[in-house]
Amino acid sequence: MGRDTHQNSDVGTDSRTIIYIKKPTTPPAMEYTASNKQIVQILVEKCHSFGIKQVVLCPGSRNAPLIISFANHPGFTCYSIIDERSAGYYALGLARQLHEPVAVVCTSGTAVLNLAPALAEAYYQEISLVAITADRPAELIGQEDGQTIRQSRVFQKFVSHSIDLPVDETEELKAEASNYLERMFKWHMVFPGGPMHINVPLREPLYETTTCALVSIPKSVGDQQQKIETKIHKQLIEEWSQSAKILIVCGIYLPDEELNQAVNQLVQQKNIPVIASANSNLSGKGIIHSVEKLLLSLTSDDELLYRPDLLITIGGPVVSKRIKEFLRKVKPALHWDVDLSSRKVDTYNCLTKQVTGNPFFLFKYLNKKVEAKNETYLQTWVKANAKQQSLHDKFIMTVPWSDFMVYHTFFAKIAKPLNLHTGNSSPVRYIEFFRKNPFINYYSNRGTSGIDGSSSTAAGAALADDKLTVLITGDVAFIYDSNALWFNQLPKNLRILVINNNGGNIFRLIPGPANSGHLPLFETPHHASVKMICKAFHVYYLKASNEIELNQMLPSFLDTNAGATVLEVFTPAEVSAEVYKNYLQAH
Ligand SMILES: Cc1ncc(C[n+]2csc(CCOP(=O)(O)OP(=O)(O)O)c2C)c(N)n1
Repeated sequence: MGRDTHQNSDVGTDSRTIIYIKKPTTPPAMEYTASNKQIVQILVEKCHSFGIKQVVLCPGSRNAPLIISFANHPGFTCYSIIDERSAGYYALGLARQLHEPVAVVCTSGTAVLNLAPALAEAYYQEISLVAITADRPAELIGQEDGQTIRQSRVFQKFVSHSIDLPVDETEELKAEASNYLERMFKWHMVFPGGPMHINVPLREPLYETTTCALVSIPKSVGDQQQKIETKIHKQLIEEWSQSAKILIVCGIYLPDEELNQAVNQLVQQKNIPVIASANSNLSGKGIIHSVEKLLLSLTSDDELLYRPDLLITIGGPVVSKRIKEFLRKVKPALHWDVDLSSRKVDTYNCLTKQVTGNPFFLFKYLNKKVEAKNETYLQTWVKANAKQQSLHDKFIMTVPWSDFMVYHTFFAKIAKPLNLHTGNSSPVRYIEFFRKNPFINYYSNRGTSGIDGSSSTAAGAALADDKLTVLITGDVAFIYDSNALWFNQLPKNLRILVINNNGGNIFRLIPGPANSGHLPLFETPHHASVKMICKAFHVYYLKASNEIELNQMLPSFLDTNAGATVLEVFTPAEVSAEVYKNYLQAH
């Protein structure tokens, strides 16, 4: 127990500057030293005018013209991250936290493929991540030249736009590249969200520079405020009037106070029940968070009572498996999915209307125009929720030391605003059991639910916000993405709480693995040391093995004056799984 300090433990503070972070200067200088490649100059200027301000740079030679130009341009803050997979997730964390596009730049070859996980996550979370990859000129591809693979449109299925810039610098090609970039970025200003891939073939020499005039002025990226067409409104009002029982379900949503108010108004004034996962960042009286346990307690007779006539969904994926099963089974007569993107998502197999636009505007409109519903349906949900809450409170009195207890102890200590990231897969489920803490903004990588980038994403997000950024993750996910700590300016406000139950405890929580005869192949118990990983990267390390120690360690861990810190909490795997199952069955 206790804080392990290491030599050079000041890493993670701003005191060492080995690899720089360059802040934009205002007002910008009128000239800067750029690569002499004109296509690169055009690209950098277009990125600037598109509103990209943060760029994650991965090392390499083929991308030297890009590194030099972005690093010297006064409009960009650059971060140097070596591992491309981690770099992609850092960029994603930054973009999500800042609500603005962020670029990640890497060299050619397998470096490019390492950006794929973050791009896939960004695609399903609709985050503006711009992958800029250096490439060999076409004549060298497939000719056994070094570090060369087929990069053109390699991410086609996970990006909204793929573009190959020309290698030659004729006036015609430059104009074409400029126009294409302009059109692509403009499209993203109207329909924000979703990644892009810009592949940049470059010929040697790669390090020559020139003085360039600064020409671009940053525009602001789409304000995500598309109005929902009035024509659709009329139909919606009719369907609303016809439906006695209306239910709103919200999946992952970034914190949005305006939306939160509009949703609360629908609950309070229109008697509409709202189910919102913790990651929806919605809260208020009558909003239901812990739906998994509530739905488990329903009998088949109850199901009719809870079945909505009209289901309205907003946000990304929901965590609760039971809500998906329930809604697929009871099939609401009408289902509107309201989303900024025009991507069709029919999670519950009952979609009747896809509404493209900002849900806030729809809810604001409904709050003004529609009549309130009878209170009975809202009360059915609210009462069931209250019953589950009191069972939760009773259950806590009996819980032994386990993963569950770590969450309970942690939440009880939070009395200041913080950003909470949760890893996959059990942390993201546990937080659903607890009341929404008003001080906390919740985030997680539920676009594709990978365990490969939670720490890097949280670290990237921490760079973008002064608030404490806490990641709660399992030991497997932490070790998987341990290169997240491989950054000399690890943000001071980053805290990682690793629940070490010696393997993937999720595989003890879900039905199947335990009876397969091969539990170790799923759970993967291991001998890796979280403490030694922290030592290798010069990151503060704390540990706790029981409730008393955890209570002692949390104040240091949450101390805003400390540097980046990892708190490893050891829990028993079997007991944790038992507690989880007992919790869901206690009703
Ligand atoms: C990249 C990737 N590989 C594999 C998985 C499958 N998977 C989901 S959770 C998990 C184990 C996570 O274990 P840990 O981080 O220790 O968390 P715990 O289950 O103990 O809470 C695995 C391997 C995944 N989601 N993503």
